[in-house]
Amino acid sequence: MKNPHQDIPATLARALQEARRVVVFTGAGVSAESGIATFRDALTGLWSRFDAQALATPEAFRSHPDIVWGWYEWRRAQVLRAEPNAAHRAISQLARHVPGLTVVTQNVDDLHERAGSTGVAHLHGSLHAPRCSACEAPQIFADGIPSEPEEGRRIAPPACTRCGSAVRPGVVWFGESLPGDAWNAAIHAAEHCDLLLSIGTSALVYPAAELPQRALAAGAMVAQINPAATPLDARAHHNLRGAAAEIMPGLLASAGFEPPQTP
Ligand code: BJW
Ligand code: ZN
Repeated sequence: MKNPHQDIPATLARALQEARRVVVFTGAGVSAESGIATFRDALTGLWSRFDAQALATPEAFRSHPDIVWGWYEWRRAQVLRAEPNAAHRAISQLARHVPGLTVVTQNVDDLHERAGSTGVAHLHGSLHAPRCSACEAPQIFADGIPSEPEEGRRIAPPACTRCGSAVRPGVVWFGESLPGDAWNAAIHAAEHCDLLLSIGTSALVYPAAELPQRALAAGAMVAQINPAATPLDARAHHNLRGAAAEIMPGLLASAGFEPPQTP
């Protein structure tokens, strides 16, 4: 029988076992096995089918709010129908074993929270926290899954309950600053951790991609979990090639930690 953690290097297993402070830094790949598309994977990524400049910029929203809002409603509906996978559950479980675990995600879904993680720093905002494009007042979605917004459907954004301007998705578009609280918490955690796990991110989008570099500069061990190579490969101490939902439970087991609960 295959040993489930035979591919985990012993030095990494020991580092995880002994670490006091761990940062789990995630990207779209961690949600791939929940059926949520990544951005840059060649055949399946969102940017292979959609133009990022036409959808994920403030200019795009100003020019075509209905196209942009419709696209985000389509994606929000997918997330609401999705379930956390074994990688999200393993990350949540890890918090029970590590004295200080900080989850920092670039993802705009809520699958970490739905797997039980708390205090997650969302560097690129959330699909579930819209706000006014003018006065920034937070807005609340009606409960439930949006009514079948199929791909490509134009939907006029709702009006702000305070000032009547168009409501925008609560995500961070290209050229926009990251939310200050989340970014400051992420930098602090990266610069004070013993181990940073970079999971399912192409490590291409800045400033988020600085985090593993800051951890390395501060002397932490950095391990990457990704089926493909990234620019971080050359500097990371360990590159575990494979799907997060397969590797993460094995990584916990290699450190002697209980496996995540199956739902
Ligand atoms: C698996 C898997 C499995 C698959 N298991 N793994 C320095 C140099 C050059 C450019 C810049 C720079 N600094 C800033 C910039 C500009 C820009 C940027 O970085 N551009 C680069 C693309 C070149 N950055 C910005 O604009 C940022 N803002 C900023 O810098 O503000 C300062 C400023 C203010 C004012 C004026 C000027 C500057 C903001 C970036 C916001 C990014 N937003 C998006 C969209 C969010 C909303 C939405 O969801 O629509 O965030 S873009 C998109 O990329 C999304 C993601 O969070 C982000 C990162 O992607 P991620 O998660 O890494 O996904 P992928 O698809 O790239 O990778 C998935 C990985 O998973 C792959 O490696 C797979 O192999 C792997 N995988 N299956 C494990 N089962
Ligand atoms: Zn408003």
